[in-house]
Amino acid sequence: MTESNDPRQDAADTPSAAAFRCGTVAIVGRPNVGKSTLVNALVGQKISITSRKAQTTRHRIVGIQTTDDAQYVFVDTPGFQTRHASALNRSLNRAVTSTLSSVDLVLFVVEAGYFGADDEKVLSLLPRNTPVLMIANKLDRLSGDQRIEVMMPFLEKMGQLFPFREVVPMSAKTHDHIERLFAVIRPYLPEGEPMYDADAMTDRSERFLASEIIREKVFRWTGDELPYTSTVIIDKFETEGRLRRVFATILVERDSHKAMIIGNKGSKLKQISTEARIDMEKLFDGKVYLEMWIKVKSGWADNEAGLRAYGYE
Ligand SMILES: Nc1nc2c(ncn2[C@@H]2O[C@H](COP(=O)(O)OP(=O)(O)OP(=O)(O)O)[C@@H](O)[C@H]2O)c(=O)[nH]1
Ligand SMILES: [Mg+2]
Repeated sequence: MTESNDPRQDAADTPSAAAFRCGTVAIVGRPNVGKSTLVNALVGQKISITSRKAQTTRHRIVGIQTTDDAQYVFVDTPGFQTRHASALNRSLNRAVTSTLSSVDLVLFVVEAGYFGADDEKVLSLLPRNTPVLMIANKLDRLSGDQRIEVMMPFLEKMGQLFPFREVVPMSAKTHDHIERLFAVIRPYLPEGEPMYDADAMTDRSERFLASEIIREKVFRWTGDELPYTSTVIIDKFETEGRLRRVFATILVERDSHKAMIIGNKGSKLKQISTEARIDMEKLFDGKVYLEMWIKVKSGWADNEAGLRAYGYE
């Protein structure tokens, strides 16, 4: 990682290869294809929450990776919703379409070997005047034989559907081919100065990241019976040296949801709280004191004013 002062090396590089590049890369796709897992793999830190449930990401979040010769600014978006027309889903879809119009490159993520109606809907939104790469994610799910049998016809079919500049089969979860992906992306970034500090990982505050980490644990520790209508509010976030004190409220729609989160004698809430604290300590690199409450407030996900009050655009 040391800078070379050797003029011979500079002369050997072409001017465009040597120049620093910086650009934004949108990551889009239907819910659950692994967009946030991919952003985290690219950043090298877990800044965007993930879960096996669809509709985990609710806010546009930027993940940043800076190398010697480029700064990659990745924009993770919510999975595009086609099923329900709630105010929350309309807001999520707006986040996807507005991101697409303002980036240098788009990564369209699908699951390797699968292309369904929801993927098709997202494909129809892809811009024609911005380069698009296709990421065939979750390659680890296919056996060695399947990778050839399934992927050959799949890639051919996808190539006919859209003029993708390149196709990258990979696994965000196991980080397979992640280095190759950086090499593929770099030429699409314009030459220019970095937009963020070299050590920045995201555009979001620690306060926001804390609320997301708690929401992830609620998602993961409650079964499918808890609808997607819980959100997290940080009432107070204090920093004292390397210690953070976080006071949070989990907002749910019904008393029965509250009971689900609390669990038997508070066991589930305890798990949620412990895991959230551990993740925060890792990400913030310091001790965290976390206190959580649960409040019932019905109808917030169906009300535009309510959404704005809780940070959705
Ligand atoms: N086997 C396998 N699973 C993966 C891979 N990438 C992601 N997953 C899993 O797929 C699920 C969804 O991942 P997310 O990253 O949350 O997906 P997303 O596209 O961001 O989903 P939304 O935010 O809901 O749109 C999680 O359970 C991940 O662990 C992969 O490469 N291989
Ligand atoms: Mg996501």
